[in-house]
Amino acid sequence: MKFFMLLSALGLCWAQYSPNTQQGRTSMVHLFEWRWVDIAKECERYLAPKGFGGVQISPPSENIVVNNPSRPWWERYQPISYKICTRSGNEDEFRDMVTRCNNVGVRIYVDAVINHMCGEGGGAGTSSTCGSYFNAGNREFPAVPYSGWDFNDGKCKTSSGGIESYNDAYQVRDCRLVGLLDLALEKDYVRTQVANYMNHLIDIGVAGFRLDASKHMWPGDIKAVLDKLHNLNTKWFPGGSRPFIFQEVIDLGGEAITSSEYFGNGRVTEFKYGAKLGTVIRRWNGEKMAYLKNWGEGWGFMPSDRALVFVDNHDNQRGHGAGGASILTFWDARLYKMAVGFMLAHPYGFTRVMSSYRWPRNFVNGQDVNDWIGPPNNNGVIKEVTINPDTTCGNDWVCEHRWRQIRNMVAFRNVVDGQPFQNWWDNGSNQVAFGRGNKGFIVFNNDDWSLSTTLQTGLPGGTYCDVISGDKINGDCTGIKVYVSSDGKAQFSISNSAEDPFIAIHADSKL
Ligand code: QV4
Ligand code: CA
Repeated sequence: MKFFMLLSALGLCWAQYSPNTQQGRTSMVHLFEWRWVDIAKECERYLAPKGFGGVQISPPSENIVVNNPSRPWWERYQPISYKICTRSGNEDEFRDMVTRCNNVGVRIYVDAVINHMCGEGGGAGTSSTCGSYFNAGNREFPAVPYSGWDFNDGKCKTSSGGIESYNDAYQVRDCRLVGLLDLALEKDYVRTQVANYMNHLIDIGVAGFRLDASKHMWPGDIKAVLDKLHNLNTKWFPGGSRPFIFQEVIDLGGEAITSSEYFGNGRVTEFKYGAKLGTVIRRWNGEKMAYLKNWGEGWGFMPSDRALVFVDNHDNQRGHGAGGASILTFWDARLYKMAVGFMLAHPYGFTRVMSSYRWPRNFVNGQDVNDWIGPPNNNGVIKEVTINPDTTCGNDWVCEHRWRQIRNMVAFRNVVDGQPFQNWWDNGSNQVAFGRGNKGFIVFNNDDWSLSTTLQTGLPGGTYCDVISGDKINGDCTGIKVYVSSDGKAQFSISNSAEDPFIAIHADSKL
């Protein structure tokens, strides 16, 4: 009996680190600014068949409507109430999405904005996505309801009321982040409102949460909210399942607050990952891919089982947040595919793939003055994600997750799940290769000269389809074929001018 109680206690402690994905599914995709109706269809027509584990969605809670500039994407990070009512859809559409995605084994993770409400300069009225009244100046949000007592105005010690220094943990947590009205999460009343919102979503069937701006909340306050959360809906999840938690903490070092303070609550975003990988693949600062041999904790990253990793996110792909110029995005497609390929092949962390929309970038003195532009829309109404005959997306949706190289590496990660990192090879420069047990092998040539060499793959002998240059279809390869001999060795040739200078093979791509 005691033993079982210990086990279930451990189960409770550990559960928030598990993404609650279906067996054999190992990645999520962030469908940034998509409508719920399009996500429901995407789960059924693409994500489930291709082996995606889940979707991070944009914040579903009612937000302020910003007209100057015109409907920026970032208005969704300024809540007005916890009604499920945004440009992505209403509660009925949200429920339909969660049901249909869960029914095909794809999980939904909600971006929860619980540190703050709208900006202090948000004014008063009903300029909100569901028409709920608010008065930012008076701190009134009657649709929750919150009033002046529920904000940190009295607690913050800076003269401006905003965060002035990231070297002071009290300011970072008790003062306003870019003017956003900071909630008093030390109050049980506020914790209860937030938990009610999250429980509403859990009961509908979501599998977990991205906790926005977690650095700006005290870890103990977050814990108090998490302790109030329900178990996941048993229609789709085993009894006792806890919501997956990943906290957005940007820790590149050198600040008062560190990621490790948040490990007790769940996973944490590892921002060093994309910043460093971008630097390596761009070959900046003398970095080379050969140095990736000890990628992961060896590079000073957090423990793998606490990390949520990504090459780029919705902020740093447009110069917001952190990471800087090294971050790779779809705009640098060739290098980006290599970076995402490396991430998905490597065992470190739980992986998130970005899926974006195109916007007209306009650099003025090195700054994109169009970094605010919202999703493709008609007079503010988000456009449908249309699908072209060649399976790419229309209407300016980029759909990186549908790029063959990325989609096939999501499948690669599923196939090699749990297999050890081994058979590393490098040329001392930017040609590297590694395997995952006897299930998968990947080779990169990011040098300015060709690669031609024989490598130990660790795979059983046979003919394999490279899943970067093509697919295995009807018992044949549409791209390059790799011949692995009975001793596991194979000859690889990759020109430095190849469209995609990397090759990946795995157990399911064997003919
Ligand atoms: C402006 C002025 C302020 C002034 C304020 C007065 O700049 O100096 O105090 O008015 O009201 C938008 C505007 C910003 C404006 C603010 C309030 O860009 O100029 O302040 O609204 O009206 C996104 C955007 C922000 C945006 C915010 C709210 O990135 O630009 O601010 O949404 O709409 C840090 C944090 C990290 C954060 C990252 C961006 O540690 O947590 O910055 N990342 C998350 C999200 C991000 C989001 C927020 C947090 C806030 O990923 O998308 O910010 O929810 O590193
Ligand atoms: Ca705060």
